Amino acid sequence: MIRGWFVLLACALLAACGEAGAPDAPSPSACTGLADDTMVWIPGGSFTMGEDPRYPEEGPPRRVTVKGFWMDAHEVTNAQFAAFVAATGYVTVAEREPPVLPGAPPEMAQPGSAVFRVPTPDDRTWWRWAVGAQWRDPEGDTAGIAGQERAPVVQVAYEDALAYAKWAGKALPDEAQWEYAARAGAAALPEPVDGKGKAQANYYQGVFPARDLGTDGFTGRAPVGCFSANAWGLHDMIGNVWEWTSTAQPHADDTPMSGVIKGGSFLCAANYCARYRPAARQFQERGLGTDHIGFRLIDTRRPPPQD
Ligand SMILES: [Ca+2]
Repeated sequence: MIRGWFVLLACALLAACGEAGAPDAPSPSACTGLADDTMVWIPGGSFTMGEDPRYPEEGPPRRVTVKGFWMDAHEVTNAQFAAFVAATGYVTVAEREPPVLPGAPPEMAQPGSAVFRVPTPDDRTWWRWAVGAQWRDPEGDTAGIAGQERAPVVQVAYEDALAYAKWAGKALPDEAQWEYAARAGAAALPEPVDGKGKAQANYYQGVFPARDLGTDGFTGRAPVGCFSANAWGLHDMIGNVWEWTSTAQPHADDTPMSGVIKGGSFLCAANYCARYRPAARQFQERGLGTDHIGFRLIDTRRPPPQD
């Protein structure tokens, strides 16, 4: 347990591929994001999960069959999460008093969460514990989320996502469902660009971690739906923010249970963490959110479309 909090910070910091360029400039994009909260039907089928693994944890490739299900067309937004909190009074993990950890830095005794920062010559760490960081203030700098109603909610731990899902009457996808939906029947590309080299997702351009050039229009989180949907109508499956799945990643020792997150984020760069592919996966301590992990939900009980 004591070790857990140090491990979890390291997990968020190392595992979440979050070692990359930060939002260091206002977004030049005028995109305001999708206003509707639709779900799209994902037809069942078979696919090769972990196909063409670039990192060892993605393989080995194996054939998997997935039943049809409905999936959120975009990541859960700040506006959606705010509605949940208003209706239930839910308090997220980042807002609660953290466990007492002998020997931990004093700031970790206060509610907060992990926030990325651009390393400097004097401080090479890429992540810090930001007192007060939570979904209403993802960077813990009191900037808040005003005007970001359609941006994906972040600083949500796994149990926060589960609580939202229960309220919404939906569920988190497991890793196979998520990966199948992200592929939409297509082969994975080595980088999320079209045939002309134009970015098709919010990820990191430039040499990480020196500077995110933001040539895709964003140097931080983007409002949902600012990039084209995949063939099944899903936006931002790649990039923007990592997404929680229900798939667990047990550890052999006593470190806390991790969950599998998918899709990469705005912090994933070609020169460092090319995990902006459907097969890519990371292990994330379930008790800790960060400013680049969100989620979307599925509905397996709703009947398929009748057309
Ligand atoms: Ca970007």
